[in-house]
Parts: sequence; structure tokens; C-alpha cells
Amino acid sequence: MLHAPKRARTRSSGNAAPCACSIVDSPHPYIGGWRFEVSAIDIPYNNYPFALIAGITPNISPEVATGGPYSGEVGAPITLNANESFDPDGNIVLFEWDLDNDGIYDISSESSILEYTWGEEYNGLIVLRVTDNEGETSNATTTVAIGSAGIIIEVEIDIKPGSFPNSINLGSDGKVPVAIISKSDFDATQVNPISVTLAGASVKLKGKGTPMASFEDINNDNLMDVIVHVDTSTLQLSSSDIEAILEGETYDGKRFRGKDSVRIVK
Ligand SMILES: [Ca+2]
Ligand SMILES: [Ca+2]
Ligand SMILES: [Ca+2]
Ligand SMILES: [Ca+2]
Repeated sequence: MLHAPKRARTRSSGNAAPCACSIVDSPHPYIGGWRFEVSAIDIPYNNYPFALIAGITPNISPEVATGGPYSGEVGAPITLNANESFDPDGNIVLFEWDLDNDGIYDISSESSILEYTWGEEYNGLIVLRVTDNEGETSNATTTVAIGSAGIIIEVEIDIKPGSFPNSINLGSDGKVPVAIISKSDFDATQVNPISVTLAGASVKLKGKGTPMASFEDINNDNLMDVIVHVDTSTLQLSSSDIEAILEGETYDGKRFRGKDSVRIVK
């Protein structure tokens, strides 16, 4: 890809030593343009100066490859790989990433590979701009989908709220109440009771198939908590277990987990 010819200038970019010459770009309909390097030289024993004109190939823009689309999870590093980017007539000296597509490049690196961790969900475009050794840039966009489905929120639970130790008689055909406690960043009233299990046991269903769950602020912190009831007979616990793990999801799909101590009695 040839870029549009520029006005005459003195070359001083790149790694080559600056020449005492002028660069003249002349447009051409098919190849985009032709570049001339013009220098005045003196030949010894001859009093006439010569103009030395050499045609050189114009700089070719770098080709940019984002390596996308990308996807991942909040908090987990993602490798952005622009390795397929190249410059046909030189080399790429700078990789710049706009990681939220706001027009501001957030990270610049001489390396084509970058590790980045999103701290929150993001579903949108990112931009990669590469610069070649002549200062020419090219850019391209790709999409990134950063979700939080893999994140598991740690929550506080209280098996048999209000009593301790949390004695469980595996032989009984009763049910065990468990409170899931709200915190400033976790609203237990958004827990989907159908999704909750305690030690593998599901929440008991009432006659009409609705799960046994109720709201109550069991620790008096003015944040409403939820109490669910699981079938004792389906608990996957043995007499040597000293804790039980509760798992579940909120109505909007956020996963959570909590644990509490148990004392298994006959
Ligand atoms: Ca180039
Ligand atoms: Ca940005
Ligand atoms: Ca308890
Ligand atoms: Ca509470």
C-alpha cells in the first residue's frame, strides 16, 4: 500500500544517517508516487557541481493486525497479540492500544505482545495503531468481550441462623435453614433460590413448586437477608465433615459461594 506523495523534505528519520539531500515525491497514477533523492556534489578537479538524482521507492505503510477479536473474564489477564503486523519495507517501532475506544491511546509499547487485565466488564471496540521506522502509521479496530460469568463472589452465610454449633442430624427428614447475608456490595434479595445448593442439596420446594425462601434481616444491619431451606436428607455430607459449602446465582447470573461450619450428629 503506497501512501500519498508528500512535499519535498529533508530526510532525517529512521536509523539511516541523514543525507545532505532533499527528498522529492512525485505523484504517479498507478504506483502512487515516485520518490527522488536530490543531492549536489562536487567532483574533484572539475569546477562544475553536479546534481545527483536517484529514484528511491517511497515508504510503504505498515500493515496492522490486531490479533482479535478477544474475549475473557474480568480480572483475568488477556494477551493482546499484534505479532502478524509488519512493515513491508522496514520495521514497526511502536504499538499503541486504545483499550476503550475513546480516541486516547492508553498503552504504548515497542513489543507486539501485551498482557492486559480489564477490571470491569467491557463489550466494545479497541484500536491498535502501529508506527513504522519512517514515522508512518496504520490502525485497525477489533472487538473485545470481557464478561464476569466466571467470577464467583464470596458471600457470608449462616447455617441455622441464630444457633451454634450448627448441628445437623443426617438421619432426620427435616430441613436446614441457611441465611445468605447481604453486604454493601452484595444484595442477597437478588439471590435466585432455585439455583442455591448447600452441600449439593437443593432448596426445598413448596406445594406449588416455589422454593422455600424468605427475607429477613437476621443480623440487624438494616440490609435484608434471605433464608432458604434445604432438604436434610439430600445433603451430601458425612459424619467427618466439619463445613458445608453453599453455591448459587443471582437473578442476573452472578455466581456466589459461601461456607459455614457444621457438626454432624446421629
Ligand atoms: Ca514502511
Ligand atoms: Ca483509551
Ligand atoms: Ca448458625
Ligand atoms: Ca442483614
